[in-house]
Amino acid sequence: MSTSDPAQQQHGAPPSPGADTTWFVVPLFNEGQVVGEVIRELRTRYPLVVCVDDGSEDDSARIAQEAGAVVVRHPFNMGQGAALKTGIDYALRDPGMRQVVTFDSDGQHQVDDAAAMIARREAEGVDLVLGSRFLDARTKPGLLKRLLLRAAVQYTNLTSGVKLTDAHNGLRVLGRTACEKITIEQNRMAHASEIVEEIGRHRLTVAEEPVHIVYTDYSRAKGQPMLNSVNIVIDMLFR
Ligand SMILES: Nc1nc2c(ncn2[C@@H]2O[C@H](COP(=O)(O)OP(=O)(O)O)[C@@H](O)[C@H]2O)c(=O)[nH]1
Ligand SMILES: [Mg+2]
Repeated sequence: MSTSDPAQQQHGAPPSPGADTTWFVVPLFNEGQVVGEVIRELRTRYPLVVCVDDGSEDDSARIAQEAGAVVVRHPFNMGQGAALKTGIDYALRDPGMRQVVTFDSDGQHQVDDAAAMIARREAEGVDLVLGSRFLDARTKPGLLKRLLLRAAVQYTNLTSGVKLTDAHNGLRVLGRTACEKITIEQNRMAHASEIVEEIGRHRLTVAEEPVHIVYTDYSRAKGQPMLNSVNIVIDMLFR
């Protein structure tokens, strides 16, 4: 993106690294309350945003579109893994795409963290940069969630041979090669472990970056994070 971009001028933001070669892939499921603001903020610095709406029952898709994202819709809920696959396949159709950032639609991820990760991938020449909340002193998941996430990362480290501190972080930068090589077949939450296993299988190079995951009242109240974590374990054991 050049400095003549009107959105950037309006907000006076500095040019962001990789703004014209980076596609943000944003999984979207019933986040109508917050997704508009998330997309608008993102697009002041990164204009290329594809939201994959996965059969939301609210008006998430319309709101994301009005906020300026490209919206691809699944006809029914297929899960976050399937949504990331759809989004990455979409981004691969742009020959100028050099990296994809996977970025949640619920306001828990920071654009500054994504920008730092994009710059880092470029500087270090690695295939992927993965966010880790356990390297970040500000991020404080609840005790049970922390224990489950720790168990998930240990399991994933064992099965993949890739040594990470956080295997289930939705904020990732995947260079084009990683996008081409990594196959996501796990539709639901176990896709996160699957991505790490694919990194190991293809011997892709990785750096981990501390990222601040914001636990807001909205994010706490919204979902069933514990149920998600339990589902991760079930998915891993029975896939
Ligand atoms: N496309 C799609 N996105 C989903 C689905 N479930 C959750 N998401 C999105 O994935 C992101 C992370 O989900 P969330 O429930 O916040 O998980 P957590 O924060 O990792 O516990 C959010 O942006 C959700 O809107 C789904 O079934 N399909
Ligand atoms: Mg969340």
